[in-house]
Amino acid sequence: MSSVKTDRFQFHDHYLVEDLLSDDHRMAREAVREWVKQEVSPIIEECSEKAECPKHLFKGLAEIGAYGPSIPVKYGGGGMDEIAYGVIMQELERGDSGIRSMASVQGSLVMYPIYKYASEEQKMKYLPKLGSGEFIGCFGLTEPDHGSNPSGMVTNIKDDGDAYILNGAKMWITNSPVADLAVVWAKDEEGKIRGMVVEAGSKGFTAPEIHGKLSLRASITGELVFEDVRVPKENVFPEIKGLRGPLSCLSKARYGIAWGAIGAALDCYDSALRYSLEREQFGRPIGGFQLTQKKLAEMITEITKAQLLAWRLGSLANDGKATPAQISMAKRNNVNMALEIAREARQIHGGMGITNEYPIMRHMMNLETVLTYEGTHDIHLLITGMEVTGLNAFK
Ligand code: TGC
Ligand code: FAD
Repeated sequence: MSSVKTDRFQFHDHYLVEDLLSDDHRMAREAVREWVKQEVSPIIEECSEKAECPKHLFKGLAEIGAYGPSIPVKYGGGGMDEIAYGVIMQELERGDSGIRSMASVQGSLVMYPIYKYASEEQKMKYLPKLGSGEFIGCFGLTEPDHGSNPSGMVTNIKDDGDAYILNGAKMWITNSPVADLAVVWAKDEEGKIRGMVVEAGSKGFTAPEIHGKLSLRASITGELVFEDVRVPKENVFPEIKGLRGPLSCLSKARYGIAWGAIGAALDCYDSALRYSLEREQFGRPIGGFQLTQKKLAEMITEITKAQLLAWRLGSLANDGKATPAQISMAKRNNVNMALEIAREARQIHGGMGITNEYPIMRHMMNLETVLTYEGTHDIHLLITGMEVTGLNAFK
């Protein structure tokens, strides 16, 4: 860093990663950063403390283009590239991982599968309203007994003339209690995984909220329960069959998380740096002690490595070359990096670090979820292990 910056929203850019961004990327990043500063930061500690989802922000997220930034404009997205999508997620997660979750689910896990797999008619029915925040969506893959192993799912559909009958349950579903529609993955009578849009209000469909989360508290999470729900045949994605369908959506969302985690790490780092320059012990700023400098130097080194990993992944994604294994490596590394930085930042803040006067504990608690959802830390390790050895640890 060329100079000491103490504004919490100052962008720390040790390796001039900024120079790798286009004007459009910078504009998108600036707009989202400003929105987070105005709309998220003033309320987020209280939302998190009270476990209240700031639902009014769903519309604002649409206005800043946070839903499907790389989906074409015609289909409700932002028409930008994958790096723009990344920097937007980074700035949202600088505010809070739960706010980034609100956007990543809507864009990557609801709009993307509809854009990629639904009929043209269904696309035009749902996507513009999802892009504008008029509809909120959720994504149901995980089940009570099938988390890391979604291929074992038991939720199923049976043919009944002009509709399918859907039965089963999904667990840990972000936004489900407030969603107007759910993209649901279920097995057909041949045992093939199929994707479909299930509208809220369908008879037999409920979405109870899950309470007691000590992490991602500003994000609302629930179940999806289906008891003989009639799903019109046109709502079932016609072509895509098998786990490849939902996993392709996860690739999109995991990519966004790889960028998002950098935002949480930067917020912790910025706070720790500022505190280390302001807080005095033994007659001088604690930032002057070698052990504090070691912490800060290692933090900015890890952030810089994560930024470069994300940027390279974004370039590969723009060229259509990013592989699932590359995405796994970046998601795993960057989320773990952010969690480690939150822990180091907490130490630099001493006792103050455990209070809600600083964002550290909230980020740290949030990142425990981020380390687990979209594939756990260990699942991503095994995906990398499979890529490098050619041996599948799951089978
Ligand atoms: P496997 O046999 O390896 O693969 C089945 C088919 O899928 C293909 N594939 C992918 N395609 C696209 N993108 C990817 N990332 C893909 N990974 C695999 C694969 O080529 C194969 O295709 P085909 O055509 O040959 O059939 O499947 P497996 O059953 O052995 O599972 C592998 C494993 C364990 C890696 C996978 O199940 C997995 O990733 N598990 C983790 C589950 C997970 O991530 N769940 C996330 C739920 S959603 C969520 O957490 C949202 S949080 C939202 C928020 O708030 O932000
Ligand atoms: P399990 O799969 O039971 O794993 C438990 C432990 O066992 C983990 O440490 C795991 O790494 C380990 N393990 C499992 N298999 C192996 C193996 N083969 N080798 C080594 N170790 C293994 N899902 C959705 O579908 N949609 C959502 O919107 C969504 N939002 C979420 C929001 C929150 C707040 C949370 C907490 C979760 C959300 N999830 C969602 C679910 C999330 O994706 C799962 O929690 C995650 O995939 C892990 O599944 P599990 O919790 O059942 O853990």
